[in-house]
Amino acid sequence: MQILKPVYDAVISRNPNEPEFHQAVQEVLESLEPVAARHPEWVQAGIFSRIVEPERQVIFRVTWIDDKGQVQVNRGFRVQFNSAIGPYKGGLRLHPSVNLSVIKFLGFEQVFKNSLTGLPIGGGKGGSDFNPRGKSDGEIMRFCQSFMTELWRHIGPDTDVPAGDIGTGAREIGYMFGQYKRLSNTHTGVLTGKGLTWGGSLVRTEATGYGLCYFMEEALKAKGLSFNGSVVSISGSGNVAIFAYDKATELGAKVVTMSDSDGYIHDPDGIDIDLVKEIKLVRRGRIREYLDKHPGATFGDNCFAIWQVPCDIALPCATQNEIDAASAKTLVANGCKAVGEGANMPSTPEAINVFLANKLIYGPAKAANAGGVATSALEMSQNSQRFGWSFDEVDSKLKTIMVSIYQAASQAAAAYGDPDNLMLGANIAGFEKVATAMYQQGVAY
Ligand code: NDP
Ligand code: 2IT
Repeated sequence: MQILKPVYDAVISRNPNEPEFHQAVQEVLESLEPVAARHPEWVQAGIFSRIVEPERQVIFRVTWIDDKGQVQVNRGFRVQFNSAIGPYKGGLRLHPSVNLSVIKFLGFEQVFKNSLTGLPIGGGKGGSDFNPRGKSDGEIMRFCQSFMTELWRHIGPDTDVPAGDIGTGAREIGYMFGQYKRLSNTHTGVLTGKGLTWGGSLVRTEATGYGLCYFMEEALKAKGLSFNGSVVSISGSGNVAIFAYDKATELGAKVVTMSDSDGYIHDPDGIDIDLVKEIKLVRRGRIREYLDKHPGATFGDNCFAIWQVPCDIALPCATQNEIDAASAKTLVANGCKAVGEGANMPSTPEAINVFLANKLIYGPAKAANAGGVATSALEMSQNSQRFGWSFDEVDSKLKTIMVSIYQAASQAAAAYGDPDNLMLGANIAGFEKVATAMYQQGVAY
């Protein structure tokens, strides 16, 4: 980094103790160095310094009462990162590891991801350090209501439209929507991932996992490869992982691993997805329970060791930094040809270097997992129309969007002299649209 080094240094000094945010910014700024060289007017207008600073950050106390009558206190966040191309848009993460650094890295990534979808959505992210694990439905509802009691004054269908992420699924969106409606006395598309009878879109549940496979199928096709006949390793067993399984399998792959935060299962015969859905979606249980019905499968309690299972295609769909350099080298040594990121920032910078140096097809998160938020934007369109589209209509729009994201990333990579580097291409293509909008809007933020 040369031109953009002062921007990066300012981020480090202004935001100490935010390692995940630093990591996300560094990757993007390194990719944008040649863009800064070509666009001195953007440097002059401070676009690079502005894009790394959120427009607004809200941090608030969330107080709720547990089933024993004990008062509990959590911390809530909403980081409204960039509204140049549309209302802030991005999920809400409920996980004990949530802090400002995590929410800012996610919000920053979301700005470029949302731009890549081609739809009019800005970037934001939120959540809380609340741990949903082991909580009763009543506790989840009281937490969600308290969270929304503060959040509602900062969001709105034309301002900021939150959605799901880790720990926030259909149940939590329902409780939050109910509270928003009660406080605002409006029934609007203020959240996405809603239930199908009250404004939700068909395909939103499946969208991130399906979109990941549509994107990767296109990237594989460009190299004469395909999911068909391949062995796939998926991490995670939540929303993204489960529907990535379904689509990869439909495209002819055999998926042999899945995981949760306790460890991973390996079933060489192919994972029994109905059982995983029963354990994780219906019973909210643990992935190791899979072995009760499939004693031939194995369980390992080291999440990193999932990448030691030989595969042709790896789809990390759990959380950030789940593939380190050692895991990346193991994947390469075992013949893995492609990595598609369902999770946000699942590969460390060192792991990404291993993939690029060894010419793997590397589908970076902000491009490969954009199908979820793209379908959220389609949900917003349907809400505005007060109309709903069929499953096939939404699914075909999703597919078209994922193919066009692949093309945008691939063309930008070629235009900047590194045609196979989809990370470079995604960062540049996502940035250019936002930068143009910011430039045209003057020094508005
Ligand atoms: P879910 O809450 O549905 O599932 C998360 C899965 O990841 C669970 O299996 C969970 O295990 C596991 N996991 C979570 N944290 C960790 C951890 N620290 N170490 C190991 N495993 C962990 O979330 P999603 O499937 O929605 O999200 C998964 C990833 O995809 C996240 O990175 C998210 O940001 C990203 N994403 C999600 C989108 C969406 O539409 N939902 C869109 C785009 C990206 P356990 O059950 O033990 O907690
Ligand atoms: O990381 C993501 O893109 C999401 N969690 C989905 C966000 C959304 O607004 O649908």
